[in-house]
Amino acid sequence: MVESVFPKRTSIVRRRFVTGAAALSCGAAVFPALARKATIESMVSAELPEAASSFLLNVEKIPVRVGKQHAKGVGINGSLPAPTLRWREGDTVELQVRNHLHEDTSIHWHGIRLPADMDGVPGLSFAGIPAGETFTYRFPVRQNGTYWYHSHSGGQEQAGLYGALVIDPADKPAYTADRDYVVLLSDWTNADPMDIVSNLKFDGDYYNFRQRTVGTFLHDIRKDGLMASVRDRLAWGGMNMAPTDISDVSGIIYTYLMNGRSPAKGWVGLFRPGERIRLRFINAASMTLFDVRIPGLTMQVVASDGNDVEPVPVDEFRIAPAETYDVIVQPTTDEPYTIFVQSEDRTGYARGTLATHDGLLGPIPPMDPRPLRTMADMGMGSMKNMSMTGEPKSDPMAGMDMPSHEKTTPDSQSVEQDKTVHHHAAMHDMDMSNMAGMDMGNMDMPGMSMHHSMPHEGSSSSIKEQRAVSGSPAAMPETQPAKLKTGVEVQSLAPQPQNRLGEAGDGLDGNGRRCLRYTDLRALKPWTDPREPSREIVLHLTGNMERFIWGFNGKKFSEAEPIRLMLGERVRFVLINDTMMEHPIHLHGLWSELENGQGAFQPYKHTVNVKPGERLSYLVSADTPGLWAYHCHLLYHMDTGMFRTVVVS
Ligand SMILES: [Cu+2]
Repeated sequence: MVESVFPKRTSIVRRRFVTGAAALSCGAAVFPALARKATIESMVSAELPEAASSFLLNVEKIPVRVGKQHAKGVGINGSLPAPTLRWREGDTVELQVRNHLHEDTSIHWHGIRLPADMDGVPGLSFAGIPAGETFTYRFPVRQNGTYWYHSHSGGQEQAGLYGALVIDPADKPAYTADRDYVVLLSDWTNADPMDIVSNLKFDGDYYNFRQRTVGTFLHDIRKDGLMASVRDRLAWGGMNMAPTDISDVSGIIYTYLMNGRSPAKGWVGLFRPGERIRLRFINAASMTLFDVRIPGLTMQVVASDGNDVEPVPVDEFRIAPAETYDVIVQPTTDEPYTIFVQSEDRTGYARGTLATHDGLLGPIPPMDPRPLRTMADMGMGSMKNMSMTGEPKSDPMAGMDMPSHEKTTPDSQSVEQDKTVHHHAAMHDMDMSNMAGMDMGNMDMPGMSMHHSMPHEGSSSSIKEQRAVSGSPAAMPETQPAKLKTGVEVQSLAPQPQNRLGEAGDGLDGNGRRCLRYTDLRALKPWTDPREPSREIVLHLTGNMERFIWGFNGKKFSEAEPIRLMLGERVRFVLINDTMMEHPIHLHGLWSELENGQGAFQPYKHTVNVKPGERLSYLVSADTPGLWAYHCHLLYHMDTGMFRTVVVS
């Protein structure tokens, strides 16, 4: 394996190291499809196309040039990323997908609620599209908003087979804007996705150079003959040898793209001062969480995963792979504004500019310090939020200056009101689900008794309220992870998983900006299924970083039974993240109603990002029969086991 791996890696590292600092200022990374269009045209290319109901999509190999490197990607109709599709709610769409590759392909319509056989997951909802053949997707469009589509076959998603999907509402849109742009974010690599998996299996920190010692780093460089570039690389990356566990795959091999454009130039969206601009952010990256901000502008978050929410003014938000957020901005001056999108691990960024005319580029701010994982990320509770006696503070954000988050008050009030109930509920919950898997050795925390170690800190959402209400035997968890123990597939268990919905995420909280939190998301319309859930399905997100094995409840997909739901039933999924990484969990075909404390106005999502050491829950109405995929949307986590089948029958 090493033999086959290292030659490839040499070229990867060479490209990145050679272009590292330079590419950011002068290298070109233009995809042919976009390059064919002149500059001004490429600027309008992220504007929405005409809505249509019939499409012919040719999946094909596409030459790609990033810097001086030529590579092959997978795109559609000569375009990589694949073209933006615009549909109308109420239409029946028909999409003929013709496979010009020498391997199977597939298109999954991400977040779209449709018959299971149209969902596009090979081996689950259909057979896949063999080389040379055409498959016709046909289904009614019953929703509106910002979504996307991508391949569910092998590494094709990493290789470029993803595109934006915008659906016009049947009624008047909740929010109007003068301009409407898609901002599709992705992570490009010239490496073969299958090689990335084997490299990660070989060494979980393979792409995490900043975790290596100076010695091994230099050894690698010497081996690769890249001494000349070491200094540049060190300067650019601000080499820091402290341990870090942020991303599995990093800017070492990724170039971060905005609408297919590298940071060298970035994408440009035109505007006139005073206009309202809607930006539809889609994270189509395979492995990268992004932090998005536009220095000088406040963003009003108006939709999440395609669903309208009450406007939330923010300076910054984190977007996990597969999530979408719509924001509205209104620049009043004619200066250029940079859309600055850092990877969570701060090893690179994508960027674009909102400008009044072609050729204007906004300034690039310095990258923020890279986040460091904390006790909370290890599921050890949050020390900063615990008093000496171990009593929880009611509001995890207390003491932080977050002027725009008016909803902090109602949240913390509800915690106060329900404190007794919470405590009881938390203990009940611990008894039922967490005790079995707890490593008591980890509980040796001075000043904290077992009693105070319950996962109640910051539990401002309705989880506990709901559980108190539904705490009858009938509502006992049914899918319990039977005695989870640490081992090969479970490197660690979170002794104190906690509600972290009121946190923006590692590296964001306390950075001086108003950062979006899940608790801020409040749907414009109340939920359509007010029933209480009849049972809970508890899933631990587990893994072993060293071996790059990921799973639910300590099991890989290949070892696990499907999750069975009865058609029409309403259930609560409880997710407990025992790992030190975020996992954006995506349920196909059904909505996930995030229990974020907004009651009947909880937001509908298709992808829920679970922070390290976090426990969260969402409700699911099993209203569409069939086999549905359920998985982490980090491509290589899904690939190595964090995947389940959900059967609705
Ligand atoms: Cu994951």
